[in-house]
Amino acid sequence: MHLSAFLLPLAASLAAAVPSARASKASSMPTVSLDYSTVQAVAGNETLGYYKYQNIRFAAVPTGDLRFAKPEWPSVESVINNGTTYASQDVDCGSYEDCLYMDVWAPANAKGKKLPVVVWTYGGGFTSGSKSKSTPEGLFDLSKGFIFVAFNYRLGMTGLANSVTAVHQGATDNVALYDVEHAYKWVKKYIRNFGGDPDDITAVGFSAGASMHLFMMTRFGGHNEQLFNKAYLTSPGFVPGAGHHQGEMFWQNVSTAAGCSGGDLSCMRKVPFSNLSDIASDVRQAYGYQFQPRVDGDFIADTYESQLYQGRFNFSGPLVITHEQHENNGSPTSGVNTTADVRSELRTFFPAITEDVIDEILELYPESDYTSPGYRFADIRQSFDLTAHDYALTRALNNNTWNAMVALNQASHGTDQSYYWYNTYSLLPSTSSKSAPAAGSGVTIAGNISPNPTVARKMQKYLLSFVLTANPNTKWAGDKIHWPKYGANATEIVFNSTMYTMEDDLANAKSLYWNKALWY
Ligand SMILES: *[C@@H]1O[C@H](CO)[C@@H](O)[C@H](O)[C@H]1NC(C)=O
Ligand SMILES: *[C@@H]1O[C@H](CO)[C@@H](O)[C@H](O)[C@H]1NC(C)=O
Ligand SMILES: *[C@@H]1O[C@H](CO)[C@@H](O)[C@H](O)[C@H]1NC(C)=O
Ligand SMILES: *[C@@H]1O[C@H](CO)[C@@H](O)[C@H](O)[C@H]1NC(C)=O
Ligand SMILES: *[C@@H]1O[C@H](CO)[C@@H](O)[C@H](O)[C@H]1NC(C)=O
Ligand SMILES: *[C@@H]1O[C@H](CO)[C@@H](O)[C@H](O)[C@H]1NC(C)=O
Ligand SMILES: *[C@@H]1O[C@H](CO)[C@@H](O)[C@H](O)[C@H]1NC(C)=O
Ligand SMILES: *[C@@H]1O[C@H](CO)[C@@H](O)[C@H](O)[C@H]1NC(C)=O
Ligand SMILES: CC(=O)N[C@H]1CO[C@H](CO)[C@@H](O)[C@@H]1O
Repeated sequence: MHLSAFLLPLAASLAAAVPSARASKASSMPTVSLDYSTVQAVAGNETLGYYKYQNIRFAAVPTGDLRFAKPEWPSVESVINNGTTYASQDVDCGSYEDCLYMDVWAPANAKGKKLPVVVWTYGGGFTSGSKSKSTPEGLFDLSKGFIFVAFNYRLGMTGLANSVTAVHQGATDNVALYDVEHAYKWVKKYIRNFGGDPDDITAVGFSAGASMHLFMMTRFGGHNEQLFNKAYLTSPGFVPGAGHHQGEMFWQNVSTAAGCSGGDLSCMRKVPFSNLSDIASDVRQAYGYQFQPRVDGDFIADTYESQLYQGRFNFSGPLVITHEQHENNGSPTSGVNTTADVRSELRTFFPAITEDVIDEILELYPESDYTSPGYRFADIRQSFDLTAHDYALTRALNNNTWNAMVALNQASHGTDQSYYWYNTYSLLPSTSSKSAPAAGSGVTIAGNISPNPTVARKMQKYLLSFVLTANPNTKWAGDKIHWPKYGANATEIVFNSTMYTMEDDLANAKSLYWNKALWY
C-alpha cells in the first residue's frame, strides 16, 4: 500500500518528463557495432546497470548444406538486430534448426573497458537445454564487473549424428562440439566491442555443458589454442558409449525411416527438421541409443579421460570442478529389477562391452552394497556418467584445483543450479516452457528448487570471486569459509546449509576403472 502510493506520483512525473517513453524505448536502446552486424539491446537500462543483447548470430544458419557440417561465420546483416529480428527470445536447438544464437549481457558503462567474461554452456544430456534456461540477474546483484555470454549449440540428431557413411560423403561428426568451439572463437573476436577482455574468459558449464569443456581442452589431441583462461565446471556428464558401429546403425535406421535409403547425406539434408527430430526420437527409444559425442579421430582423438591421462590436452587452470553427493544414486533406475537387468543395461549403454568387463564392474559394485538392482545400476551410472570424470581432470591438473561436493537438498544432478542462478526478478520473463530434458537422454536433472537465499548468495560469491580474481576465496572473504585446493590430501568443500571441508573419496578403484573405458 505505502509503496504503491509512493511510486505512482514518481511514475507519473517520469512519464511527464519523457512524453513518448514507450514509443522511443526501442530506438533509444544502446547498440554495438560488429563488422557484420549492428546489435541493439533488447532490455536493461542505466539504473539497472546492465543491458541484454539477444539472439546475436554467432554462426551462419546451419540448414541445407550446413546441416551435419561445421559452423561457418555468419553473413553480413543489413538491418539492426534488436534481439527479436531473427528469432524469439527463448529460441533453442531442440525446437528450431536456425538456432545458433548468442546472448550478451553487458554492464551499462562497459564500452572501452576490459572486463572479465563469463561464457555459460548449458546442460541437458546433449539433447535439450538452451541459452536462456539460466540467466545472470542474481549474479549482477553482486557485481557489475563482468560480461555474461550464453549461446546455443546443436542438439540430438543435428548436433551429434555420427555416421561413417555420412562422413565419407562429406559430413562432419560431433558438430555440437564445433558449435561450442565456434562460440568461443566469436567471443575472442568480438567481445571487446562490448567491453570484455578476450584474454580473461571464464568457462562455466553444467553437465553436458561442463563436459563440453573437457572436450575443448582435449580437442585435436591437445594441439590447439586454449579457448578460455579458467573454468568452473559443475557435474560434467558424458557417457563414453562406443565408436562407429552404433552411430552408423542409428544413422541407417533414421535414414530408412526418413526415406533416404542407404543413409544418403544429400537426402538427409533435405528432410524437414521437425520430421528428422521426430524420427530420431522414435528410433532412439526403440533401442536406448545415446546421443553422445563419439571418438572421430579428429576433434575427439580418444575419450577425454584417455587423453587427460596421456597429457594430451591444452589447459592448465585455474579450475573449479564439482559434483553432487547423489548425482544419480538417490533413486533406483526403473526397469532394472534383477542382476540380469543390470548386465543388459550395461550392454545398452556400452554396445561393445564384453562379458568379462561386465563381471569386473559387478565386482566393483557388490550386490550386498545395495538394497535393490535398481539402486545398484543407478550408482554404477553415477560413476560412469558423472563422478569418474571429476577425478580424471583433477588428476590431470596435478590436484591443483578447487573441488566441491554438493550436499544440498536431495543433492541429485543439477541441485546446485538453482543456487548459482538464484535471483529475485527476471529481466525478461520466459516466453516458453523452457524445454525439459527429454526422457532417456541423460541423468534426470533436479527440477526447480527454492534455494535458501543465504546459501545461494554464498555459492554465487564463490563463483563470481573466481570469475573476477581467478580464486573463489579472494572476494567476499568474510562471508564464506576458505575453500582450499584439492592438493595431496584430496580436500574438497562441501556445499550444504553449513559448509565445511573434508577428504574427497572419488580417487577410488571405481573411477580408475571407468577411466580406462575398456569397451571402447
Ligand atoms: C530498468 O529496468 C528494470 C528491469 O526491467 C525496470 O524494473 C525499471 O523500471 C527500469 N528503470 C527505468 C528507469 O527504466
Ligand atoms: C525488431 O525488429 C523487427 C524486424 O527487424 C521488427 O519487426 C520489430 O518491431 C522490432 N522490435 C522492436 C521492439 O523494435
Ligand atoms: C595451447 O594454448 C596456448 C594458448 O592459446 C597456445 O599458445 C599454444 O600454442 C597451444 N598449444 C598447442 C600445442 O597448440
Ligand atoms: C513431415 O511430417 C509431416 C507430418 O507428419 C508429413 O505430413 C510430411 O509428409 C513429412 N514430410 C516429409 C518430407 O517426410
Ligand atoms: C521390472 O519391473 C517392472 C515393474 O514390476 C516391470 O514393469 C518391468 O517390465 C520389469 N523390467 C524388466 C526388464 O523385467
Ligand atoms: C592427488 O590426489 C590423489 C587422491 O588422493 C592422490 O592419490 C595423489 O597422490 C595426489 N596427487 C598429487 C600430485 O598431489
Ligand atoms: C595434509 O594432511 C597432513 C596430515 O593430516 C597435514 O600434516 C598437512 O598439513 C595437510 N596438507 C594440507 C595441504 O592441508
Ligand atoms: C547436509 O545438511 C543436511 C541438513 O542439515 C544434513 O541432514 C545432511 O546430513 C548434510 N549432508 C552432508 C553430507 O553434510
Ligand atoms: C529399431 C531399428 O530399426 N533397429 C534396426 C536398425 O538397423 C539394424 C541393422 O542395421 C537392424 O538390425 C535393427 O533392427
